[in-house]
Amino acid sequence: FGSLASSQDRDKAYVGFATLPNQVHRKSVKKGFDFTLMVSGESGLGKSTLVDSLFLTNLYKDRTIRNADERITKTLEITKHAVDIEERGVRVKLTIVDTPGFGDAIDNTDCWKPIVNYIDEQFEHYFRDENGLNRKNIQDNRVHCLLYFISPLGHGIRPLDVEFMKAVHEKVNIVPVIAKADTLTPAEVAQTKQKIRDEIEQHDINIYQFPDCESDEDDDFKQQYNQLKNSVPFAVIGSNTLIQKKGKEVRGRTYPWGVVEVEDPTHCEFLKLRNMLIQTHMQDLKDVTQEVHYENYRAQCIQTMTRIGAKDRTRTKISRQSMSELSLPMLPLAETEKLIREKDEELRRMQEMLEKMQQQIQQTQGEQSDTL
Ligand SMILES: Nc1nc2c(ncn2[C@@H]2O[C@H](COP(=O)(O)OP(=O)(O)OP(=O)(O)O)[C@@H](O)[C@H]2O)c(=O)[nH]1
Ligand SMILES: [Mg+2]
Repeated sequence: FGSLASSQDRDKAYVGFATLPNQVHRKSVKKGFDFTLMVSGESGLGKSTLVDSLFLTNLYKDRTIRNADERITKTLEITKHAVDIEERGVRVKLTIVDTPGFGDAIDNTDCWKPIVNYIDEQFEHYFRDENGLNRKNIQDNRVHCLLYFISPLGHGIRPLDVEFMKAVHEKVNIVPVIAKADTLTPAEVAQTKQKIRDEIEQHDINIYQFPDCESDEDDDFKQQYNQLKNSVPFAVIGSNTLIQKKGKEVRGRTYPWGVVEVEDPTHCEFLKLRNMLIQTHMQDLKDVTQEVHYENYRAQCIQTMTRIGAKDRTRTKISRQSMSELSLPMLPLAETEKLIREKDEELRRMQEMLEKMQQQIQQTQGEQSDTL
């Protein structure tokens, strides 16, 4: 878990977003933000490169050869990077989770499972911490946003995209992006966007919904906001090559016919995405994670715990039947027994938690009735 400090070039003029309200809560201003962003999608779509461009760091510099035309190696395992950034005086402790791209094996069954497990594990950790002794200082490692990369070359989304997004859409805020937008003309970008939006709807995939704009905002703001909303999926370009432009270094890609600049809003929507993530919608992404996705997880956990607790209050000796209830496939006996032991242990911990929670509830109820 390497730590890289990068301070945002705050002299840079952000395009068109000066009027958006500062959604940052006061408490968060004081404490600073914890924010975790995950990138995933098919292999080779430029995830690692975009992450690198987004936070103005060269996370992969050890692995790249400068000026040797952008060599970033394939990501082989889930990697976390910590970056401290500062936006308008607000400290953000950003964690970026880069994942290996999937889809380039012969058999792609379950190739994205480790990513789903990662998201679940973060919930589990949080749930444990929340019910443990150190409740005041919980480190929030839950994934607040998932940038999902869609190929610019396919016609819309592919079956694997559908499969993956459906597996995570109830666990995390999905923000889809069209990768490598420099391979598309503006008309093609518009077409591809529409196609992707239609297919996401057809397949009932719940992507992150931008909250509605307050009705008392002025028209200019509303227009900008709707434009932002309608830009999903953002068409992005990444690069980790710095190009000299009028004495300044900019991130871009040099082609025989010209230069594509990552931060030029006429070339792609990189800045829109960046502003949305770290300025305007960070708090909402966190709120939805807490209030929708985490609450879902928590409710499910408690339900399982109560059901099992009700079945056998004296001792939770798990049987093959309750294993199948936990939707575990039938496995060879030795493996099943190992799993049973593990699950048994997990259930024991869960039950402990449940008891603690019940005690807490009784305690607070007692306190409340005392004060009445
Ligand atoms: N044309 C174009 N090429 C890009 C862009 N972003 C990255 N690339 C190139 O695409 C290749 C793959 O980039 P990576 O960032 O390694 O892709 P990845 O999605 O992290 O790949 P995995 O780690 O295998 O999942 C590299 O050669 C990049 O230089 C882009 O926006 N446009
Ligand atoms: Mg990668």
